[in-house]
Amino acid sequence: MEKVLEQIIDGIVKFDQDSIQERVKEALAAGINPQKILNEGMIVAMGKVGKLFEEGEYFLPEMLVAAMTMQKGLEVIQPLLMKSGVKSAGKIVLGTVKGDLHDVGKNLVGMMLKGAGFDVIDVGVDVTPEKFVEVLQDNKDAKILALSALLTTTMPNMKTTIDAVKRAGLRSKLKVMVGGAPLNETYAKEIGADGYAPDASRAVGVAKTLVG
Ligand code: B1M
Repeated sequence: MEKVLEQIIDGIVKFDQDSIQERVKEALAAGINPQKILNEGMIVAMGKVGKLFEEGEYFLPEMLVAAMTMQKGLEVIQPLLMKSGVKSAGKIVLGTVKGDLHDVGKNLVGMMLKGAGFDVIDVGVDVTPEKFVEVLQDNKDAKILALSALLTTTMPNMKTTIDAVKRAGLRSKLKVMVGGAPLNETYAKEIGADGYAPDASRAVGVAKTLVG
């Protein structure tokens, strides 16, 4: 692996917020494409952080600062990942479900969708089903509801949200797509979602298919 990618991984795992942007710029200057910096650098680093957490080496504050370091690095490649969208491909309401505070993946998904020309309304994290319904009622032209969850304990809140959207009479006009590390296609089908994407770049393809 390229040395600079190793430095990016190391920088995130060791929370080097001061030099992460410099390292990412170096990687770009070395001709490494932004998608590779993301997938083989930053996301690998977050995997390592998760493992250190499981092993009891890292605690919540460490996970948080690692996420902040990654976000700083992302700022550098964000404009390159977001290919200029020409016209709106449709409106998407996006959020992380109730009880869940993880937003790095959701932000990446939002960034890629915007780059593909979608008009993204990001409702944030820990979003209750009621809040999603309220935002959808204010945005009746939304074509997709996009839900993210990173915890096995919050995955069921995706179904609760879909059920609330149904009860509010909004489901028939909407497609629902879901994603997040603990999910898979089978689970997505079980809870009545129309689409599932394992990562941010594939989320764009799924969204395009869903809007037809
Ligand atoms: Co948390 N955390 N965390 N954490 N955290 C995980 C998810 C965990 C796997 C760590 C571990 O134990 N190995 C574990 C979950 C275990 C499980 O349920 N299976 C865990 C835990 C347990 C917890 C707490 C419960 C810890 C505690 O309190 N004891 C707690 C819960 C808080 C809460 O949410 N209520 C907690 C807290 C936190 C922090 C707040 C400290 C921080 C989040 C900060 C933030 O997001 N601003 C944090 C972090 C940083 C992590 C890890 C280390 C990294 C997450 C991340 O940013 N990944 C994570 C371990 C890991 O993921 N390896 C972990 C990088 C990101 C780019 O990937 O988010 O997977 P990801 O997104 C991907 C795909 O999943 C997909 O595309 C993205 C980009 O390709 N995707 C979608 C995501 N959403 C999508 C939506 C789509 C489509 C694709 O369509 C709509």
